[in-house]
Amino acid sequence: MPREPPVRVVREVTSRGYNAEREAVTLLAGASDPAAAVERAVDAAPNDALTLTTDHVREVLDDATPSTSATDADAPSEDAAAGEATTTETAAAETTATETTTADTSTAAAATQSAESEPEASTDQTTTPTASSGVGDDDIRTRERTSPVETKGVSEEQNAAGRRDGRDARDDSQRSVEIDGDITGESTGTGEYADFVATFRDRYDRLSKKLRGRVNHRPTDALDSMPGGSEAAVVGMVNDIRSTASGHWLVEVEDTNGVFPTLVMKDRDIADHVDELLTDEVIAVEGTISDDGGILFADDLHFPDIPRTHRPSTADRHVQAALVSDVHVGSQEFAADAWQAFADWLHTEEADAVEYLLIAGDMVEGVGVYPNQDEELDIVDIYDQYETFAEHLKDVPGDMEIVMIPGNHDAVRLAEPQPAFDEELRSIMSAHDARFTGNPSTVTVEGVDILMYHGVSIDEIIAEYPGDDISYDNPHRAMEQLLKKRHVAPQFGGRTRVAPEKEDYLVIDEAPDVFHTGHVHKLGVGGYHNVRLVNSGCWQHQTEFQKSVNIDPDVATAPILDLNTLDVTVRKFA
Ligand code: D5M
Ligand code: FE
Ligand code: ZN
Repeated sequence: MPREPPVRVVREVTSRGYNAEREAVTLLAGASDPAAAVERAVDAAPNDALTLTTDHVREVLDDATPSTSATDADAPSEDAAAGEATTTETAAAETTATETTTADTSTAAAATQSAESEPEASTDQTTTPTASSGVGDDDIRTRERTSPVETKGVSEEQNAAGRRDGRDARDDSQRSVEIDGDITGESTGTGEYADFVATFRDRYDRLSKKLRGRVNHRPTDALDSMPGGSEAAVVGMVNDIRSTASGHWLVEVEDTNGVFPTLVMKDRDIADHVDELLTDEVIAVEGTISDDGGILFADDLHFPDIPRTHRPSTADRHVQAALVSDVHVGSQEFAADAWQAFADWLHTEEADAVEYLLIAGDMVEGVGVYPNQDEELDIVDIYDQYETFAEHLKDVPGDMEIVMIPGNHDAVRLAEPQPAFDEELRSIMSAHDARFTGNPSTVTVEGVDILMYHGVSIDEIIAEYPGDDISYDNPHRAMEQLLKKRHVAPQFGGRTRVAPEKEDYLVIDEAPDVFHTGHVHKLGVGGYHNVRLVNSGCWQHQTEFQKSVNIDPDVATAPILDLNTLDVTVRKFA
C-alpha cells in the first residue's frame, strides 16, 4: 500500500492554507491514497477552519476509504526517514568552528552574470556541499577557513552603551536606510469582494505593463474575432491550467475583457514552463490562432521576470549586513547559546564592517500558531516572548542599525501584506532604535535595494513544483520563481493568506538588488539575473513536529552580505 511520507502530506495540507494536527497528518499519511485523502479532508473542513483536525480526517476516511486500517494509519513514520535527512549536516552543525563560505551570483542557469557581481577571489578551494546546505554547489568557493571564533569574555567587556569593544570607533555619517512598499498604516481592505477585485486589477495593471512592450498583444475579446492562422499574443492572469486527454496543456488566461484558452503542446520546449505556472500569475502567451478561431496555439511564454541586464547597485564603501530570520524566542528549541555566540561575534574586530542587522520575521515562537505548539513553549505569554527577544537583541552591539519585518509566528495579522509591529511591541523592542516595517518591504541600505519578505509562499512554490529541482535544500531556487513572476505570493487561495488592499503590495515592482527571505529554516544563497538571493536559516533547533515530518533545519547560520560587492559569507554559530 502506498504510504506518503508525512512531510509530503504536511506540505499538501499547508499548500491548501491549513495547518494540521499531528495525528491528522499521521492518519492522512496512512490512507491508501494520501493525496486524495488530503483533498477530501480539505473539502470536508469548514471554510473558516485554520487547522485540519483528526475529526475532519476521520470523517473522510470513514466515508470514502473504509479499507484504511488502523495499522496503516499508525505506522508511517519510518517511511519519513527515507526522504531527506543527512547526517553529515548534523555533524557539521555540532562543531563549534565558524565555517566561512563565499557564494557568487553565478548559478548554472545564469551564465550571463556581470563581472562586477563575481567575487574577486575565485582561486580558493571548493568547499564540500554538505558544509553549507542549500547553497548552490556551483556557487561556492571557500574563501577562508577561520579558526573557531573566540567568544569567551566578550560580553563581559561589553559596556552598557553597547559599544563594540573589539572594534574600531565608527563614523555613522555614511549610513542610510530607506524603506519603500510598506503597508503599515496604509491598509484599507475590509475583506469585501470589491477589495479583491481592486487588488487583482492592480496586480494585472502593473505586471501586464512589464509584458506588453515585449509582445504584440491583443485583448481577449479581440482574439475572438481574429481569423484562423493569425499570429497573436495575449497578456493575462493564469486562470486555469489543465492537461488534455492527449497530454497537452490548456492554459486559460484572463485579462480585463475576458478569458481566452491557449494550448501548449506537450512536445514543445515551452511545455517545461507549464510546470512553473501558478494560477493568478501574469504571463504573456504568443502563438497562432487555431483554424476555428477558438484557441491560441502557444509558441512562446513570457514571464514579467527580472531583465538579464539588471545591474545591481552597491554601497560606496566596505560595509556589511547580517541577514537573519526565524529566531523563535519562546520556543524550547530556541538556540540561545548560538544566538549569544553570534551576538558576541558581532562585537569582535572581525565583524567590524557588519553595521546592519536585518531580521526577516519570526522573532518569537508565538502562541497558538500550530496545534500542540504549547507543549514546546518555554515562554507561554506572547508579550513575555517579545520581552525576552528584546533582551537577546540587546546582546547585539548597540551601534548596529536594525530592521525587522514580521513573520507568520509574530503578533501581527497573518494575511499578507503584514503590517509592522504595533506600538506596544515596538516599545518592548525599543533598545536599538530599530526600524520596524511591513512584510514585504524594500529596505534600501546605502543604495542597495533589499527586498525583505518572510517567505511563506516558498512552501507553496516547493509544494507545487514537480521534481526535485526546487526543494527545501535549495530555497533560493524557489526565490528565483518569485522574482520571475515579479510577485512574492503569486497564487491566491493556497497556503499564503493574502489580504485584499487597494493596491497589490506583493507585486515586485522594481527589480531588487538583494532578495532576503526566511521561513523555511533552511539556508540558501544564490543569484538570479544579478539579484543576490539569501534565505536565512534559523535559530531554532528541530521541533518535535519537524522531527516527525523530517524537516532538518539549518540552525545558527548567519549569512553576511557585503554591501559593496554583494558577496555573501555564511557563518555558523552552532
Ligand atoms: O516554518 C518553518 C517551516 O516548517 C516551514 O517550512 C513550515 C514548516 N512547518 C513547521 N511546523 C509546521 C506545522 N505544524 N504545520 C505546517 N507546516 C509546518 P515556521 O513558520 O517557522 O513554523
Ligand atoms: Fe520560522
Ligand atoms: Zn515562518
